[in-house]
Amino acid sequence: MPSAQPLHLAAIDLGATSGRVILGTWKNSRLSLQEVHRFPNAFQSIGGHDYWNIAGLWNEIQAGLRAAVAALPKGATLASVGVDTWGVDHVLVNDAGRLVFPVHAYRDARTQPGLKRLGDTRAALERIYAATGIPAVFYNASLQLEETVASCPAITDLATRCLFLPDYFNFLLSGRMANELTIASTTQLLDVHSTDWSRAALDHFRVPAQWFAKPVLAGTKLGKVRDIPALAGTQVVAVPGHDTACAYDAMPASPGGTDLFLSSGTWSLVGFESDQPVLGPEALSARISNERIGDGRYRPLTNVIGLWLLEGIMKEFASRPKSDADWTRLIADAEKLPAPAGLLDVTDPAFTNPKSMKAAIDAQLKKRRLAIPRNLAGYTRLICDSLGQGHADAKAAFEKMSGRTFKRILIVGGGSKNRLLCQATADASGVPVVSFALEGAAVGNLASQLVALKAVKNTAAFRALFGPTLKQTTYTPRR
Ligand code: LFR
Repeated sequence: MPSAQPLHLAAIDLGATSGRVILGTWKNSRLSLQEVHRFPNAFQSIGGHDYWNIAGLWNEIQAGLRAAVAALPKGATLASVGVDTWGVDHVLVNDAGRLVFPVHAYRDARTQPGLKRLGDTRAALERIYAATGIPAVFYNASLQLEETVASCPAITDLATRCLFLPDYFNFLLSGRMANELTIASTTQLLDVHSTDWSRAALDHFRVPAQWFAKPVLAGTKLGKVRDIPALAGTQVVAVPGHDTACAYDAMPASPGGTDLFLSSGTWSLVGFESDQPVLGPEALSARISNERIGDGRYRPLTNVIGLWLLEGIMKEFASRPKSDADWTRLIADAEKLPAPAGLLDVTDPAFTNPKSMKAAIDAQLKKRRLAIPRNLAGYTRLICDSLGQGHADAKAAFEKMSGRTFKRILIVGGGSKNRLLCQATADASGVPVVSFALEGAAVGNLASQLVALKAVKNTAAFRALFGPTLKQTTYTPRR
């Protein structure tokens, strides 16, 4: 439905290492984007545990929304706002919405004993996988909540609701508590065959079922923004609350299902869209997560450690890039180096949350008698080539299990701007990699709002309109 009147929307997109607020303007069936606010994010440690600064994030969200309003043309208003964040993390609140437990960050080591227990009990793990479609991963909300209840039994009296981070910010914005489906699907507590919670999983992890409401589908209008006068009248839309679900929605995929998706940021999320989940022992061994799309369908994916490796290494080199020009130089230097003799095993749990990423990488290289890179360019090359191989391995596993053949890999997110990573992925996987140099999550967030406001019919219609307007770069495999 082309409309002459522009529609202005705000996407709040929070990642574990940075957040942003993007103002989207929809006019004559075209979406233009303006980043109005960007800020770093990091968890903080105290007493051996890792926590998010939730009040700080809320301040940044409000600052970003004010910046979005300030960037509007004179007399224009913000029609709607949506929030997406990384998965699994949550707040426990009472009926009044007050926090009753500190908000842990998913890399906190507190889930390690539970992870080991689950991993060691094959029958239990198979049962949980059959029920939820989610493998045992250290960050699962299931393991986090299990640990919370075990370490602080009184919490079952204090808390009345569990809201995942997008749910909580939606509540702060609109006053309505709701659990949204895509973020619920990251928890290992949702029933893989329905759109409701899995009683078997909740019971297994001893998580109170009354903490959750039946998840709403993306596109649900939650109410108008309260308490921020500049946004009076702005609708809060429950977009796909999981950033990866948003990023996948933004992919200008060919309708035939022959594109593999890669959302590349702190994590590399490699997967595809499907009407059915991918289950069974082979899928469990390949650690396939059957997370959900906003409309309730599936996005089987595997989580490769991603640019967390590079972000970690950067902290240890004073020569790290500080500008776009520095980045270009670093990538060019890394490209000129000879291919590393051996690649990192990117599945090594030592990379999850090391004190020093360099020490963790060096230790693995030493153990495998591989040369240690001499400088930052060397590490950058090693990491990008290793991630490229990780992406290719995920593609091979998916093809084997789904019977599909993927002809291209579409890449969005921070890593889509990294030439070395895109080329390494093409070389290792043997198919072209198409990069859209796009903040995919923010775009998917905006797309869901456009559908909720009935400016666009559905995600497929959005992709058909938006895809052709994008600049794309194709990386052809060199071997
Ligand atoms: C990416 C992401 C991944 C999820 C990880 C932890 O930002 O949402 O999809 O597995 O963060 O929640």
